[in-house]
Amino acid sequence: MKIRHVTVTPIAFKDPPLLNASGIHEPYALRSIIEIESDNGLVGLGESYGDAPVLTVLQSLASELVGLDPFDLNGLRARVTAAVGRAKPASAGAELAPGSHPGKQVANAYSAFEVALLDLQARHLGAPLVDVLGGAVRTQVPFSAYLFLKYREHIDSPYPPDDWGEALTPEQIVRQARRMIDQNGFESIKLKAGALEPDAEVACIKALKRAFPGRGLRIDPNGNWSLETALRVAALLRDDLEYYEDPTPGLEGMAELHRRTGLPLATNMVVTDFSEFRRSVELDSVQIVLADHHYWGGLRDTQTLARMCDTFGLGVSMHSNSHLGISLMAMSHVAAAVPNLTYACDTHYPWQEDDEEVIAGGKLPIRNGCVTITKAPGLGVEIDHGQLRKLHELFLSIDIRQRDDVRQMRRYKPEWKQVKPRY
Ligand code: GKR
Ligand code: MG
Repeated sequence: MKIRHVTVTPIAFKDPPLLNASGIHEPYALRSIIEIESDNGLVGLGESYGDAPVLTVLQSLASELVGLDPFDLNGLRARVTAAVGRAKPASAGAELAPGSHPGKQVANAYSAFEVALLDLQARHLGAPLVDVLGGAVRTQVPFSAYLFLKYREHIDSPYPPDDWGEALTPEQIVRQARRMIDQNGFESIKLKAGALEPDAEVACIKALKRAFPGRGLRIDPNGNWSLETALRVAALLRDDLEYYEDPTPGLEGMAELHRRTGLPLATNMVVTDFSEFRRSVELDSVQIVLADHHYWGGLRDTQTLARMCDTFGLGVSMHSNSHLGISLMAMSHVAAAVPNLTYACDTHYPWQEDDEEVIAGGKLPIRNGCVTITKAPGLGVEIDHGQLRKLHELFLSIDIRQRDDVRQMRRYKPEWKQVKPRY
C-alpha cells in the first residue's frame, strides 16, 4: 500500500465567547482536516490545528508524503523532521494553546499525519484503530463536562447568540453544568477559571458541589494565580477537588504548591514534552499529566507518555482545545488503549454547533459521559464533503488566521493586558 494523495483543508467553525486567563475566544475556531488516500482507494482521516504556522507546515508536507507506505511511521517522522527543518521558525502562538509553541512543530505535524496513517492502517486491516494501538482496555471512554465562564454573545457578533446564554455567576454556571450533564451524562466537571476574581470562581465550585454531590470537580485557572493565591484557594477547596489543574505558573511554583498543600496537581501547561516531564519528576511538580496527542507527537507517543506516567506513579487525564469529531475519535481511540487513564478526559466538543460537524451523520453522541468505541474500521467516521466545503468557505471568508484571545479581549476592554499571574 502506498500513499497516492494527501489533502489538508483548513476550516473554521463558530466558537462561543468563552472566557479564560488570556482573554476570550474569538467568534471562530480554526482546524485543519487531513485526508490521506492510498493506492487501494482507502482514505485515512486526521484533524489538527488550523493556525497559520501549523497549516503552512502541514500543507508543505502534503506532496512529500506521496509514495510513502502508510505503515512506515519512521519514514513519516523523517519527512516531517526534514520539512520542519527547512521551514521558517514559527512565531509563538496563543498562550493557552500548548500546541502552538514554536518548539512543537515536528510533534504537531507528525501527529496530524500519524493519526491519518493509523486510520489507514486500521481500515486496511478492517479493524478499529484502537486495535493497531494494542487493543481496547475499555470501549466506553469517559469525558468530563468542561464548563466556561462566558458572555452572552460576541462583541460585534457576526451571528446570533448561542443558546447557552451568559455564565458569570454560580447560578449560571450550575445551569450550564446541568444542561451539559443532561445532554451528555458527564460524571466529572471541570471549570475553566482564571477569568474572574478567584473568590467568584471558588463560589462556582462550591455551588457545583452542592448541585452535583458525588461528581468529581476540577478547576483550571491556567496558571493565572500567584503561589499565594493558589495556596489560599487550595485551603478553600481542598475537600472539593479531584485535582487542581495549573493553578500557578511554572514547574517550581507547582512543586512548591504541592509541597505545601499535598493536593494532587494536574497540568497541560508545565509538562508539555518529555524534557519538561523529566524535570517535573525531579521536582515533584505535578501528579497528573493531561495528555494531548495533537502536541505530544501522535497516538503512539501518547501511549508512551501514559507508560511513563505509570512508571513514575503519575495519573493520566486528557487536554482539549476547540475541536470536531475526527479529533474526538482519535482522542477516544488512544484513551481506549491506555490502561492507566485515571480520570475522565476533557473535551470542548459540547460547545460546537450541531450543523458544523465535518463527519457524515453530524455530531457524535456522548452518552453516560462516554464516547463508545465500536468495531467499525479505523476511527469509525467518514467525511461529509458538503460540510467540509462549507466550513472551508467559512475559513476563506474570515480574517482570523491564528488564535488570539488577548486581541479579542481588547475589543471589549481596550486596556486589557496579558498579565501572568493576574491574581
Ligand atoms: O479553550 O480557553 C480554552 C482553554 O483554556 C484552552 O485553551 C486550554 O488549552 O483547555 C485548555 C486547558 O485545559 O488549559
Ligand atoms: Mg488546562
